[in-house]
Amino acid sequence: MNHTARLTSSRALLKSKRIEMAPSSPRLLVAVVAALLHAAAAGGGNGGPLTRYDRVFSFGDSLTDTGNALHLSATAGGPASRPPYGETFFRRPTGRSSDGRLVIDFLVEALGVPHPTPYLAGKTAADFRRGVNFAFGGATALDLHFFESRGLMSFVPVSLRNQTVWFNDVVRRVGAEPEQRKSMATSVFLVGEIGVNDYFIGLNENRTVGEVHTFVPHVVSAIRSVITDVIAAGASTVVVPGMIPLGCEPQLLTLYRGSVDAAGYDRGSGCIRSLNGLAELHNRELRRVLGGLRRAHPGTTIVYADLYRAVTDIIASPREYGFRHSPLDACCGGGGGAYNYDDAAFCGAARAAACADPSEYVSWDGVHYTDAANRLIACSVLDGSHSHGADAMTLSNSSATMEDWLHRIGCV
Ligand SMILES: *[C@@H]1O[C@H](CO)[C@@H](O)[C@H](O)[C@H]1NC(C)=O
Ligand SMILES: *[C@@H]1O[C@H](CO)[C@@H](O)[C@H](O)[C@H]1NC(C)=O
Ligand SMILES: CC(=O)N[C@H]1CO[C@H](CO)[C@@H](O)[C@@H]1O
Repeated sequence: MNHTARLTSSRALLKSKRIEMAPSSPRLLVAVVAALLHAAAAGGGNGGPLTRYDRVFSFGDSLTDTGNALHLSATAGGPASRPPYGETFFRRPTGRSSDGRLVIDFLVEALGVPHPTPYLAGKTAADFRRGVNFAFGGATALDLHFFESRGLMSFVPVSLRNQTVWFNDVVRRVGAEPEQRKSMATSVFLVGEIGVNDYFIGLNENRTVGEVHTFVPHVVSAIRSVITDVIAAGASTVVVPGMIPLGCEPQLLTLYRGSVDAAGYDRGSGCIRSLNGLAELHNRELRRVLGGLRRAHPGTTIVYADLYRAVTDIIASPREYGFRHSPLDACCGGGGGAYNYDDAAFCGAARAAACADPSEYVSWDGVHYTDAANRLIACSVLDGSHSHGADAMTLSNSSATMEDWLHRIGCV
């Protein structure tokens, strides 16, 4: 069976399964898995690509933070430290901004590698040997001075530069240089999603979308620096998720309510066109930069993970994927009305409550996705049709391994 056919049928299966048995399907992982297969194959096939990767290092914001923000006093009491965060899967708040797992959790489940230690929770070299997550809720790609110079303030004192400092600290603890490089070469690096907070900081202070457009090259350049730093440290596989569809976020839809006219909304999805345009601009610039990096580093697999398409596909036909409620409504919050979102009654606050069944919603709290959506996002990039450049090529390398990994997280 050729690959496209196989993956297309997996995807059809996935959709129908999800309709019958609600919370049982996954889909962002595909590009990730493809990258791994590619690198495994490139590595000379020393048998069992499943064991080819030993660990994951990740950078990002609350879409990827699995506990770092709990460890800084400024952010420790944030929403994700309180119920009902975590209710669906971990059964307690873990610092993850979801009712359950994040995309990175599905990734490590699929690969069979350990859950990476949140950097600020680790103390010893042994804590870090299993992989490290540097992602921090509220983090920006850019440094504080970028915002200050524009009369803006960031939410938290953590940017990609801090995460790079943390990464260098971990690398130093791995051992001597040959050992460091060997360890990096058998690791998967997930760089992003990052940038949503940079844009939100501007939008939330009434800056025009046009002004926020001018942030894009700076944000993408900060992402590029992390990628070149990890490659310099020996990384051979880097997965770079793009920007999510900002115009479909309940929080932003609520912020812009009343200030966007009918023509400003996409007629089919109800998302705000100018904000999705901002996300698309980010993604175009990011893909352009990744193309340059691939040419400059031909020995490194650099995969673009298309979160934008993964999420807009779900929003275009939510029922096909098992989401019974409007995909533009938050499950948890105290907003009521359109989008069920209110800044003053954010999920986790006393006046907020979660919906009865988060698996029927795409958005958990108006900003972050549900466990059900994260699984689907993870799987969707796998079918290759949204992938760019190196991805499609890698899909044809080991369909058997791919199927194994897809099975592990319930994509097929
Ligand atoms: C991040 O880096 C900035 C600039 O060096 C520093 O002021 C800030 O304290 C760092 N944040 C953390 C949490 O270490
Ligand atoms: C943004 O503009 C709205 C409407 O003009 C106003 O109510 C709000 O206070 C402004 N917010 C900021 C942070 O300037
Ligand atoms: C059989 C097959 O498609 N092999 C491909 C595996 O991946 C490498 C690198 O991307 C390709 O060059 C091979 O053609």
